[in-house]
Amino acid sequence: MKTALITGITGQDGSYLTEHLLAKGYAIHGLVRRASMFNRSRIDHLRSPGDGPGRTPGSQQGTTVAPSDRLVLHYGDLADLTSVRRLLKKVSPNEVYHLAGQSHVGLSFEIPEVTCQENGMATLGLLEAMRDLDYPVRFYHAASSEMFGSPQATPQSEATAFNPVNPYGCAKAFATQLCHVYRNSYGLFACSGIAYNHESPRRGENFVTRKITLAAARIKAGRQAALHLGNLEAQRDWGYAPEYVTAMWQMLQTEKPLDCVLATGRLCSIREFAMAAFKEVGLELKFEGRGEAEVGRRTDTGAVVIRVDPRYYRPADSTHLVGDASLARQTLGWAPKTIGTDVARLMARADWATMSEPGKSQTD
Ligand code: G4F
Repeated sequence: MKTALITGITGQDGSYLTEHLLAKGYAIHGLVRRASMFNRSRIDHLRSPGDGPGRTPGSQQGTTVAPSDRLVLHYGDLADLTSVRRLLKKVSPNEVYHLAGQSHVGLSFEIPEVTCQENGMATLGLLEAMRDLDYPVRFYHAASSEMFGSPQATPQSEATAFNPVNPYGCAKAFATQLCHVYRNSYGLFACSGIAYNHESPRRGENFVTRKITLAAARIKAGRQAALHLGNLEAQRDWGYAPEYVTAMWQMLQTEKPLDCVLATGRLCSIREFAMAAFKEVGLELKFEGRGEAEVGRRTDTGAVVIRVDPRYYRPADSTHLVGDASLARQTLGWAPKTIGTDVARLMARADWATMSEPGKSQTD
């Protein structure tokens, strides 16, 4: 039985990756930070009944994986490397998936130091800890399209130069370069998945996709009046998170370590995403110019009005981030199937199903 250690196991990707690895027969150890509130709703359905407190009732949508005693959570913190080193020694993982870190790009302008600590320096600490292991370990680092920022080529591939435009992208570029150094200098099997936006019904509510699909369901249910969004013209290369975690695992099964762009190759604007999501729940959208519309008001035709709110503008927004995933296709046989507005429809359906199902929590 293979053993994996996952940092960031309670997040969207961590939860899908855990399902994927449990189905493949792995023993999984997850690193969790202590907090006053339990934040494990995305993985509670995978934990065996005896595995401690903090369980959230309800089950995750779309999962067929049963609870397992092959999943064990450990308290630790990437800011406390002694705890991480101790855990590595204790569980001796064959594979380490490093998904933890401050993942909100807009927020990285507000808390740049924490962002760089968590995404940059913590990765360096993990690399150092793995360098000292006396057996070979395979390491996946969650890199990001944000490293390309204002890209020097479109679409971007593994050969495109990094040109980040925010602290988050800088930290990811730093960590990715360090993975190269540890691979080339110490022979560590370190891979960076250069993932473009990948979404799901488990996405956090402060990312634009989930903010939109939750609003569509809530407005439809009469539980929300307003939706404020930032830059509607921004475009993203959106895929579906469960498909991306498959590629993460595949990257650690190759003969030689490699970096791979994980992307759909298609752009979709926030406006298009919102229109598809609202249409899926039977609502028509009307966009009005900045400041002109009354938020959430239904027009004479019954359409919902979206208001552009400058509070959600970023000091700089990445542009033309669209990936060329040819290498992933050739080496892993990986190809995303759920793309752009497909993702919007799937997420809106899931949020509406949750909203209209009595007794079901919205975080289930
Ligand atoms: O949903 P977002 O916050 O995602 P963003 O910034 O693209 O970052 C995500 O994808 C990256 C690539 O995989 C990851 F590295 C990163 O960790 C994260 O998962 O924003 C998407 C776009 C931006 O252009 C933003 O300006 O949506 C625009 N936007 C417009 N209105 C908004 C809003 N973003 C947010 N969060 N909230 C808004 O109201």
